[in-house]
Parts: sequence; C-alpha cells; structure tokens
Amino acid sequence: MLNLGPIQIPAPAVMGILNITPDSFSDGGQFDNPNIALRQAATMAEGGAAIIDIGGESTRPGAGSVGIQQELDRVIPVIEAVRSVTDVPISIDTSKADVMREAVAAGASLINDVYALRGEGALQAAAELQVPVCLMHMRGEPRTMQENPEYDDVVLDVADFLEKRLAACIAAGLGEELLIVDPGFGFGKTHRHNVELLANLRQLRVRNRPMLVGVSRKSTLGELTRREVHERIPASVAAAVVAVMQGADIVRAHDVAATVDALKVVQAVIEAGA
Ligand code: 8Y4
Repeated sequence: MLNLGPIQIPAPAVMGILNITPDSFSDGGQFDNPNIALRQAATMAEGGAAIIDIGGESTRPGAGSVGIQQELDRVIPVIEAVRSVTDVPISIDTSKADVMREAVAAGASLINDVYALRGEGALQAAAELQVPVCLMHMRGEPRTMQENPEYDDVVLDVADFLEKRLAACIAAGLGEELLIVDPGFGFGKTHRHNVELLANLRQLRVRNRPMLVGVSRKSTLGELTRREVHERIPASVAAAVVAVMQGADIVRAHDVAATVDALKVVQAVIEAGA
C-alpha cells in the first residue's frame, strides 16, 4: 500500500488517463462530452484503475495554453460526474492554482502537475489543500521543450530537480507524506534520454518518496517500434512492466485493464523474490 496522507492506494497502481481536450493527438476530442468521458472512466474503474487522472489542457509538444475558465468548463463537470459513479480517487492534471482549488472542491483527491507547482500560486494552493501531489520533471515548457534538449547527465539532473521541488514543497508547508515524484518521460528529453531514465529509475526515488511514471503511448515507444500512437499498447505495457520492475509505484496509462493484468504478474514476481 502507498500511504499518501488522506488517501491510501495499493501498489503498484495504475492511474488511468482521461483527457478532456479536443486537441490531444492521442485521443483527439473523444472525451469532449461528459457522457463519453463517464463511460471511459467506468471502463477504467472496472479495469482496475487505482486513480483516474482528469486533464483539460493538452501538454503535447507545441500545444497552446488554455484559459482558466475554459479548463474549468472542461474538467469540473467531468470530475463531478465521475465522482458520482465511482469511489476511485480522481487526480486533477493541471498547473493552475484556481483549477486545483475548484477540482478538489468538486471531488478530486490528488493534484498531478507537470510543472511541479512552479506556476503562479500553485505551491500555495497545494499547501492549503493538503492533498497528494505528483511533482513531475519537465525541462523548459511544452511549446519548446523538444527543441534539442541536452543534459550532462539526465539521471542526475532529473533527480536533482525532484529533490529541489520536494524541498520547496515541504518548505511551503506541504506534508512530505503527500509528495510523489515523476521523471517526466518525454518532457524535454530525447528518446535516448527517456530510455536512459527508464534504465536508471531506481536513482530517481528521491527521499524514498513514491514514484509515478508515464510512458503510455509516448513517442519514444513509437520510435522504438515504428508504430503509430494507437498501435503502441504492447510497447506501453512492456514499458510499464519495466518501470515497476525498476521501482515505480504508479503507472499512468491509457490502456488500464491490460496494464493492470501485466502488473499483477510483476507484483507476484517481486513478492516471490522478496
Ligand atoms: C501519445 C500519448 C503521445 C500520450 C504523447 C502522450 C505525464 C503526465 C502527461 C507523465 C505525469 C502524454 C499529464 C503527455 N504525461 N503526468 N501528463 N507524468 N505525472 N503524452 O509522464 O501523455 S501528458
């Protein structure tokens, strides 16, 4: 079990992805209607998702930003609807302080912030809310992050960033028990950097905090398999297995049921070897 203060989740856990963005190239617009989103959330809950991650702003490379009201209009009705049909904890994928507050008021239990609470007011909002927060590493910002990213040592750089964000969060009054770290696959990294991070994941368990990993359908898997985004399920499941074998506690995934099954096998092997 992962003890994240107010919520406990089994480990390893799968976080199912529910994008409410018309421009997400992985599932463009499929969930722009709360009913469709609701059915997808129910399928993820039945498939064994431990968390449902709801996001209204695309963070794909080159994506534009979304206004606060537009993001609220997208995510709040979906959070309320999902909350009314399942007890599975909901995370709000946002970097905006006001969206964090409204989402938690509407029933979200965690914050998933790809900016690791570096946005205006985000650290203070999270400290007031005292809910679990996933702090993700990103080099640069989504619009430009894939323009020739360079690191002396990507593993040390990411670990150092996560350590500094943990320290900033704790200094701002967030309980250490609330914090989750994430290397941020694909966020300002080349394919080679992403594979190097996956191979050295154990070094990223900063301060022994739980680790979340998001590899599902990402372009490094497309590069390795030469497959389009919807053909990347086997590669995504394989990457999830590798991540958990390397110490990840939570895997963010589109294909929940397949990932949950694969992680049952991994968990049995880990327990047999312990
Ligand atoms: C195909 C499918 C191609 C998906 C690209 C993508 C992470 C995350 C994202 C992650 C955490 C994405 C919101 C990018 N990735 N949050 N969010 N960790 N914590 N791209 O790795 O899925 S969005």
